[in-house]
This record gives sequence, structure tokens and C-alpha cells, in this order.
Amino acid sequence: MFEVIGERINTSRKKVQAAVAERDNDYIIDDVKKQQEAGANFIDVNAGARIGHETEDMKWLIDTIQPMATAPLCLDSPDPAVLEMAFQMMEKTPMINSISLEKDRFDSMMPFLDGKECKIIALCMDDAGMPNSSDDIVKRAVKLVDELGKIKILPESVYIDPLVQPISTDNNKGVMVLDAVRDIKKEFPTVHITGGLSNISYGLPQRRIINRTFVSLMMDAGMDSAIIDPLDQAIMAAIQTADMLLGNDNFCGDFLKGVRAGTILS
Ligand code: THG
Repeated sequence: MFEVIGERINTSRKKVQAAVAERDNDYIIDDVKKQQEAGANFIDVNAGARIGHETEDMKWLIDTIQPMATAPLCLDSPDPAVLEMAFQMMEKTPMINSISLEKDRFDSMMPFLDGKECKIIALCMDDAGMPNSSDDIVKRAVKLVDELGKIKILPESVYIDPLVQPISTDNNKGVMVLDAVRDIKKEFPTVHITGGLSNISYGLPQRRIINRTFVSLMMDAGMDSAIIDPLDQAIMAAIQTADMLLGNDNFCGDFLKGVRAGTILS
């Protein structure tokens, strides 16, 4: 089953930032409900945008969301200390977003993850920066899966984020990540592939058609999860349709259910 990580609870979004600053529980609760109703399997929570307030904002968001959410949370921060604090508050097994091969981050994440039950997003990023080739992405993914295996985090709990880059800067960036995803799935059939998609269309007009065409291609390559806005009905319909076309929808049942519910339109 394709897993949708709902991205809306992120203080880089102006309305969420205002709601967090005002401690407006109702706004946050209502948004999470909408994401769940639209099919979010995880709720991403990112409090990184109010500089100097991340720890207290994250704590408040978790206190607000955790009692009402039916979906598990995806704790989103580059700061291992924030992730550790957030993890300690969890009542259900969360997803942690993220670890990478950047030395400082890697060295503080590994001891904290050791022995924990969680799903983990692993970014194909290291101290040299973003990957420059398909091989670069694959090598980093292999290293991440191997290292996480040493602390007993199995491939089926690992969500590799190959880091999608803008096609507007280099027309090879689409094929580069698609090829990498195929190779990673060949090496580790049970590992998950996730990530944000909207970077692909950065710098171009009509971004949503690019994003939803790209997600269909990524799904053929092996992507089985994405960090997206589940209230974007067109991308959700593209995902459901691609899932059916890839043979993952028995008797086209979910597709037909979506059509009857009015969420899948041509
Ligand atoms: N990989 C992983 N985690 C991630 C990302 C990723 N977490 C953060 C981000 N990328 C995904 N989340 C969001 C959340 C909100 C928006 C985009 C990505 C968003 N952006 C508006 C825009 O781009 O137009 C601006 C928002 C506003 O100002 O309201 O909404 O890649 N592992």
C-alpha cells in the first residue's frame, strides 16, 4: 500500500506558523482531521521555521495533535535533540524524519536510535551535499541501510529519501533519481522509498502537473510513500490511479470507491 505522509503541519506554511505562534489548538486539530480524512497515513510535524522556538513549538504541537490523531506522527527536524525530545513523548511508534550521512547528524542520531522501535526516513545526503549522480544516491542508500542494520533497524523500517532535485537546473535530474530508485529496490526489495516531490518542479510554471506526473513515474520505479499535501485532490487521484495501474488495487476496488466518493475525477 502506498503511504501518504501529510506535510501540512509545517511552520514554513504561513497559516500554521500563525496558529503555532498564537497557540491556536483548533486550527491545528482541524487541519490534522482534514489530512486524515483525505487519506494521510502519517502526519508530518515540523516546527523548524520559528528560529529559537523549535523545541517548545514541537512540544506544543505534539501535545495538541497526539490526543486526537488516529494516524501516527512523522517527527520532522534536522536537530537530533528535538527528535529525541519528541520521540520521548510518543504513545505510538512514530516515523522519524530524519537521519542522513552528514557526520554531526549521523553521529548523534545513531546512539539515540539504537534499540528504539521506529520507522526512519534516511536522506541520501552527506557532508559533500546533494547527490550528483544516480550512483551517488545508490551508494548513500546502501550505506544508510547497512549502518541502520547494525543497530537492528530492519530494511522494512527504513524509508530512503533519494532527494529530488529541480529539473529546471539540469534535465537529467528526473532520470537520475528514477534510475537510483530502481537500483535501490533491486538491492533491498523491502526498503521503502519516500520523499518530497515538489523540488522536481522548482523554478517552473504549472508545478502541480509536473509533481503529479513525476509521482506516477517514481511509483513505477519503486516509490511507495511520499511527503505531500493530502488535500491536493489531483495528486491523491494520480497516486491512487497509478497504484491501480501498477497492480496494487484488487478488482480496481479502491479506484472505484474513489470515483463513487467523488475524489477521483478525470
Ligand atoms: N524530505 C523529507 N522531509 C521533508 C521534505 C523532504 N520535510 C519538509 C519538506 N520536504 C516537505 N514538507 C513541505 C511542507 C509544506 C510545503 C512544502 C513541503 C509547502 N510549501 C509551500 C510552497 O512551496 O509553495 C509554501 C508554503 C506557504 O508559504 O504557505 O506548503 O523533501 N524527508
